Amino acid sequence: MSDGINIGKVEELIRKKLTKDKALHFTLIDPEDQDQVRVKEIVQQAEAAGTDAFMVGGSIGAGYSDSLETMGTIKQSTKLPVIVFPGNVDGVTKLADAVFFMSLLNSQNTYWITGAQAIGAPVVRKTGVEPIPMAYLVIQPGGTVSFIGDAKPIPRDKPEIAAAYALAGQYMGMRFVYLEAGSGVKEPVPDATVAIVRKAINGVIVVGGGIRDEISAREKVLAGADIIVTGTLVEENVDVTDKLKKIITAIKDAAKAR
Ligand code: 1GP
Repeated sequence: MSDGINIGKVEELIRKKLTKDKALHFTLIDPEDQDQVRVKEIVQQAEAAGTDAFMVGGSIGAGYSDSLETMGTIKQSTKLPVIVFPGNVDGVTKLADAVFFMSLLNSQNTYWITGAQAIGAPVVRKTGVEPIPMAYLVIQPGGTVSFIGDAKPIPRDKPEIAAAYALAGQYMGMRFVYLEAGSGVKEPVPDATVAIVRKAINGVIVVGGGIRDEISAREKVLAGADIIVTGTLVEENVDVTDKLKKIITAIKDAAKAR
């Protein structure tokens, strides 16, 4: 059983893929927003476009039963890993392959830094889902998660604050850092923020929030992102294969050009 100290199967797979492709794309599905027919379509379209994994979670309304149902649909449709992106403790289900075991380091509320983690840790152990230790940092504007998570969002013109938090996370044993601008926001994490965090830490850098085209995806990868997450983009009830293909091609090409 993976214990958070030793690297588990999903993280190993991510690291192997990173060695080969240099940068990856994860598709985020918010269980609150989707009916299962659409979830299946998203999985098929994203996999056809070349996505590397699925994340399931959201800040509001992503409760246990919806998460379980959504993960069930994803597992039926693909062999790609399903990773919990927990909005709270009830996002964890035994159908997941891994959970981003995150601490919202720049929250002002201890619940989101260590409280939910203490409540969730025995659940993670019991379900056997692989925990991947992650520092979660909310950058302005921050969106819903900033409000719900009582964050003090990192100012866009103070990237060094993000670097300091990311380094603190690394020193606390977190192997991943997630730079979050907030789902559906107009401005993704600034390139300068990604770049300074890249310089500060050796860990895996995940960037998400407001990335909806190949231009911003490319910029983030060139700045040093390892994994780009898109969520809102796939929620529209249309075929997103081509749009995702463009983004994923840009990610892989930019990574090779670094
Ligand atoms: C949200 O970073 C993720 O937590 C994805 O954001 O929905 O804007 O793609 P989007």
